Amino acid sequence: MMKMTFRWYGESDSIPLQYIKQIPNMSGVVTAVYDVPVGEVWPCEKIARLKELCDKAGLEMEVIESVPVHEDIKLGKPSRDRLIANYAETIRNLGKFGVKCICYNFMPVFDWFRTDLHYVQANGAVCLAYKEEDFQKLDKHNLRLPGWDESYTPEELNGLLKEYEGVSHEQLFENLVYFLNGIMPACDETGINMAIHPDDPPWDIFGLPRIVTGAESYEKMINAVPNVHNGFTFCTGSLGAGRFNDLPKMAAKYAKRIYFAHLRQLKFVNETDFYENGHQTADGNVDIYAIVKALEENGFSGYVRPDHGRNIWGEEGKPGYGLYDRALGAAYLSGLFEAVRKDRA
Ligand code: DNO
Repeated sequence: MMKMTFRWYGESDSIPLQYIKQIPNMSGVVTAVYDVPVGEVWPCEKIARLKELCDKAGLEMEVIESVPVHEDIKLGKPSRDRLIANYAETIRNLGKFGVKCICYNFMPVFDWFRTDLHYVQANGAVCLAYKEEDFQKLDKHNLRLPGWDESYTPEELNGLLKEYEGVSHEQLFENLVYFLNGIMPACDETGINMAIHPDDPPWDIFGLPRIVTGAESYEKMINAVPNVHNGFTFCTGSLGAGRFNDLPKMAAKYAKRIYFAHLRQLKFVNETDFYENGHQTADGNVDIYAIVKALEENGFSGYVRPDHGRNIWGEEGKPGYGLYDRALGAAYLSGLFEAVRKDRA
């Protein structure tokens, strides 16, 4: 059976754990240690502190999002062996505190990308949006998005962009496989599943290669690293931005390998532009119902979380991560899972 979870940004999150606990059917939080530089080992004390807070609130801490992957690993630099050993050590430390699943991504330089973090809908709800025309106007050498976990100074950014010149899709993929092979022993020891987050949006941006974009990438990854601990975060908002992806079909095919599902809605306003909407199937182009059904009918037993919500009812939450709309999303998703499960019984 699936477990419903909720993303919580640690002690600096404006949403108290108690409020999260009050959402119906909530089993636990998805969180991370945010104050250890990328590439260094997460110390047990810091993990223990988070775990203690979750325990006190009656919430599980079985999913970590994310343990970020250092750029040197993605670039395949000589320092990667030390960094991969550190990552494996972090996995072992997390295993000591009951963590079962780690979400990560392998996007070069940038994490998810939207052109507008404060898109106002006709009904006053505020959400994230993507407009191709605005994207084309951006200066990649001078970018900062407040929604990311990590941001760079312009100097760091430009240095990195330079290093990626000439890194092909194939090379990046090989570096991903090298990384996975390096950490699989730690996963075997601890039982932790790695769940790669797709690239968002699922195509190359700013001339950087992106390699986790749809069904083909899933197939390629499983073939390259068959270990069961190598799995996926099925993010419908990311994969769904690529209109070439058939999400219910992917959900059905990879249900057992999907360890974590980020379920959210996108509403396209034309071929390329979209905004994020409430979770309901009727509110956009992602057939949330069909996806839940496909997962449930094909043996999915991972973690689910509502993803980016709108800011509604006057809430001024972190873009995409307010309380109210995500809570509505969680309740809707729990209802869908229950209905589909009971229909099948
Ligand atoms: C955005 C999130 C991503 C995600 C990472 C996973 O809201 O879905 O930032 O956490 O890409 O590594």
